Amino acid sequence: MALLDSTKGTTIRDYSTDELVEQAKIMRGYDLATLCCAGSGHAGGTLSMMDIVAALYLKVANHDPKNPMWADRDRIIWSGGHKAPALYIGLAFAGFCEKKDTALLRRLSSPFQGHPHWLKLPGVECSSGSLGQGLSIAVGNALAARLDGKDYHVFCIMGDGEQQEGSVWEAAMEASHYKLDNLVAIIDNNHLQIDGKTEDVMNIEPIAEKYEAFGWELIRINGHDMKQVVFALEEAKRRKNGKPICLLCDTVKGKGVSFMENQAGWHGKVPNKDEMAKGLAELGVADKVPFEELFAHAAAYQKEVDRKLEAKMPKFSKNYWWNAQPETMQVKMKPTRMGFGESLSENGGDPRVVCLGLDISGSITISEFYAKHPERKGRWLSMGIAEQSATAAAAGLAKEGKLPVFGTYATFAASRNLDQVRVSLCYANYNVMIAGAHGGVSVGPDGATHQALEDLFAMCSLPNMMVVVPCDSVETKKATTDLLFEQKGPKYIRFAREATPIVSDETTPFVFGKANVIRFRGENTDFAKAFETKLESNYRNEHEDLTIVACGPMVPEAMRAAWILKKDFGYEARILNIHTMKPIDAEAIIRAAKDTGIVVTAEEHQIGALGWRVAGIITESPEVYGTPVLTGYIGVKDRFGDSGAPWELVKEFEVSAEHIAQKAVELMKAKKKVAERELVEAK
Ligand SMILES: Cc1ncc(C[n+]2csc(CCOP(=O)(O)OP(=O)(O)O)c2C)c(N)n1
Repeated sequence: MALLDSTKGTTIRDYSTDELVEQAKIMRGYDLATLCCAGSGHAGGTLSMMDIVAALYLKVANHDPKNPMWADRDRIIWSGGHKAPALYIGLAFAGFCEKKDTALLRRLSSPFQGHPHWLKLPGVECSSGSLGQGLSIAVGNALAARLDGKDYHVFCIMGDGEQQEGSVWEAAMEASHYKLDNLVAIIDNNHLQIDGKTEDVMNIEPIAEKYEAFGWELIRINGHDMKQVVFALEEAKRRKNGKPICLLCDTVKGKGVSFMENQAGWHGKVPNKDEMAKGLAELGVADKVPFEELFAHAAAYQKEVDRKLEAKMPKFSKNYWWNAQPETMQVKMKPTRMGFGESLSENGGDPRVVCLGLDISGSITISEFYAKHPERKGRWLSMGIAEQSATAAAAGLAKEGKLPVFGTYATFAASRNLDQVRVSLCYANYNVMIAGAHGGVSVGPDGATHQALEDLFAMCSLPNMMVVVPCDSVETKKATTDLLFEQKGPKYIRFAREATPIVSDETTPFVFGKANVIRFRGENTDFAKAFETKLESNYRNEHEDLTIVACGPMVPEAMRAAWILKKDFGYEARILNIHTMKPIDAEAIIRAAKDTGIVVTAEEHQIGALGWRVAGIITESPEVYGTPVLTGYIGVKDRFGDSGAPWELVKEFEVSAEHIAQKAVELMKAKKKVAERELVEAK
C-alpha cells in the first residue's frame, strides 16, 4: 500500500525503489537547506534517517495527506524528536504540507517547531523531544488499535543512544507482554550520539539480542539500502505472530554528505551556506532544491515575526535595548554556563569530586572538569542518556562520601528524574549537586520541550534542597564553587545557554542565602559600572520608589529596567538579586516591601516560583502588617515555550526589562492613586 485517498480507497502514487532513492536524495537536500536557513538543528541524525523516512512516508505507511486524521491510517511516532526536520520533510514530500514551508523550521510560532508538536502541524502524530517516551506512546497507541478493532500499524522511530533511557525497556516489556504485533520499533543505529560513540558513552550492545530477549521479533537491515528498507518495513507489517517487531537499521550519521558522515560533531550542528552548497553538490541535487526560494520564504515569514514582536513591546522615550545606544551603557555578554565549567575546571582536583555525564557534556560545560586535566578522567562517569538512573547513582556515590555533580538540560535534570531527586537525594539528604543547564525560554529554537519553565517550582518545593539561580557567568562560577564545597546536601544550580550580560565581577559580594542590593547610580559607558552592588545586610534604606526582586538572567533585565525607570520617569528602584532561591533571604524581601511599598518580581520561568514565594513572605510577615504593598509579577504566563531566537523569546514571553518597567510604572500609578485617596479621606 502507499499514499492513499482515504475516501475513494485509491492509491495516490506508488513509488518504485529507484524513485524512492532519488526522492531520499532530494529530501536530504531539503534537510541541508532548511537546517542552514534555521541556523540551528540536527544534521547528523536527520540525514541518517532519510532513506527510512522516504520509504515509510512515500510508500509503506497507509496515510492520506488530505485527511491527516483518517482513523485507519498507520501511526508514525517520532520518539527522537530532535530529528523533526526529517519528519517535516517526510510529511511535505508525501503532500501533507507545502515543501517550501519546511523552511520555517525553528521560527517563532511556526508549525515547524524545533521538536515536533502535533497540535501545530497536521500529520505529526505526537509531541516529542524528551527522549525515551515515544515507545510508550506507541504501546498505548497499539493497545488502543486493538481495543478499537482496528488493523493499522504503529511505527516508532528511535535512536540507538536513546536506548539508554530505562523507560524504553519498560515499554519494550509491555509490548511483548501484550503481544503487540501491530507495533514496529525502528532504530536508527548510527553508533553515535552527542558525546561520541554510543559504545563509549554507554554501551547498548548486544542490542539485537536484548530486544529478542524481551520477546520481540528482530529484523536487521542496512538502513541505506532502499530495497532492504522497503522490504523490511512491508515484512514488518505482514508478520502477525504475536510479537512486536524491532527493525534494527544500521545507518551512518550524516549519510550522504562526506564531511558530516560519522562525525559526532555534526549531531547538533547545521551547515553554513558554503557547506550547504557543497552538500547539495555531493548529493547531486543542487538543481532540485530551490534553496533561494526557501530562504526568501523564511525571510518573509521572519519579517512578519519581527513586526509583530516590535508592536507588542512596551515603548519608552528611546531604545533601551542591550547595546542599542552607541556611546553609553555598553555591556559584554557571556553564557552563564561557562562559569559552571570554569569552576569545575578549577576545583575538580579535589579527589572527592566526581562528575556524571548525561550525553550533553560539552554544551553544558561539565566536560571542563576533565578537559585540561586528563588525570581526572577516572572520576568522569559517563552515564548515557539516563537521567533517572544517574540521579540515583549520584545518591550512591554521595552515600560513600563522594561529591557528585551531574547536569543536563534543566528540564531533564529536574523534571524527568523528579522522583529520584525527591526520594534518593532529598529525603536521604545526600550531598549531590545538580546543574540545571539551558534553563528558561532563552534556550531558544529547540522549543517548548527543551525550555525548563517549571523546574524551579519542583526544586524549591523539595525539603532539604538548596536552589541557586545566578545572574551571570561570574556569579555562576562563584555559586558553583560555594555549593560544591561549602553547602552540604542536595543542591540545584540553574543557568542559561544563551550569552547574557555580565553584570558582576570578582569584587561583587556573593554570600549563599543572602541577597544583594543593586542600585542604578547614573549612566556610564560600561553598563555594569552604572550600578552599585552591596550585600543587602550592609545596605541603608534610600527610600526608593519601588523594589524589583529578580533572579538569574532577569537580574540584568531588572537593572536595565531600573535605568529606564530613572531616565524616563525619575523613579528610583531597589533591585534585589535573589541568587539563592532556597533558602531565600526573607529579611531582605520584608525590608524592601516595607521601605518601598511596591515589589515587582522578575523570573524567566512560569510566574510563581519566585513571585508567589516573595508574595507569601510579604503577606505572612507581621512586620509588614498594616503597610500597603503592591505586588506585580513578571514571568511566563502559564503557557509552554516556543521555538525562536533567544532574544525574540524574551520579548514574546514578556520577560524583558521593558515589561518590568511597564509593570513598575503601572504600580506606581496605583500607589499614587491610593495616596491621593488617603489624602481626600483624611480631609
Ligand atoms: C530525556 C532527554 N535527555 C537528553 C536529551 C538531549 N539529546 C537530544 S539528542 C541526544 C542524543 C541522541 O542520540 P541518538 O538517540 O543516538 O540519536 P542520533 O544520534 O541518531 O541523533 C540527546 C542526549 C533529550 N532530548 N531528551
